Amino acid sequence: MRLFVALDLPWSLRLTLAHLAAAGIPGARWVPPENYHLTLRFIGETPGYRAEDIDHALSALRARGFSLTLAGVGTFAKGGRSTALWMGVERNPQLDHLQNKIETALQRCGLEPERRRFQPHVTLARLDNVVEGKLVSFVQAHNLFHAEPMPVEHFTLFSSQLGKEASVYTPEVEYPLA
Ligand code: 3AM
Repeated sequence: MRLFVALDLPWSLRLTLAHLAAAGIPGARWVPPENYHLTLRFIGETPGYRAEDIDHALSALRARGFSLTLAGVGTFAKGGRSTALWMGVERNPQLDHLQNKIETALQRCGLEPERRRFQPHVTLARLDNVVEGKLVSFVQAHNLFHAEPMPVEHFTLFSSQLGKEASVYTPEVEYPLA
C-alpha cells in the first residue's frame, strides 16, 4: 500500500477552493476537489505488517483538536520549473505540534526521518510547462485569500492509488483528536 497521513477538508472549504481553481492556466492539472488534503507525512509504499505498526502508533498518539485557516497561495519549483500551485496555511503552532508527534511516532515504527521542512499546504494543481505569466497572475490575484477557520478534529491515514488522470485517495483510518 502507498500511504500518507493528512488532514481532510470540509466540503464547504473544498468548494471554495474549487471555485478559485476554476481559472485558465495552461499547463495546470487541477486537483479534483475530492482529492484536496493537507499532507502531514508522506509514507510511501508500505508492506502490510508495517502498515499495522503505523496504525497502532497513530492510534496511540494523543493531541488536542484545534482550528486552522487556509490563506495565501504559492508555488513549488524544481530546477527552475514550477511544479505545484498550492493554498497555504496561517502560522499554526498546534498544527506543527501535531505534525511533529506524527513524525516521531512514525520514526519509532522504523521509518526514515523526513528530511524536508514541513511546509503545510493544500495542492491545487500540478504544473507541467505552465504558462508562467498566468501562474503569476493567479498568485497575485489570490495572495490575500483567507478562508474561514476550519476545525481539525481528526487526522487520517490515506492510501493512494496512482492514476493517469488523478490519483485515488482512500481514507483508511481516522484518528480522533481530543
Ligand atoms: O500534499 P501534496 O499534494 O503536496 O505529492 C504527493 C502529495 O503531496 C506527495 O504526497 C502527497 C500525497 O500523495 N508525495 C508523493 N510521492 C512522494 C514522495 N516520494 C510525496 N512526498 C514525498 N516523497
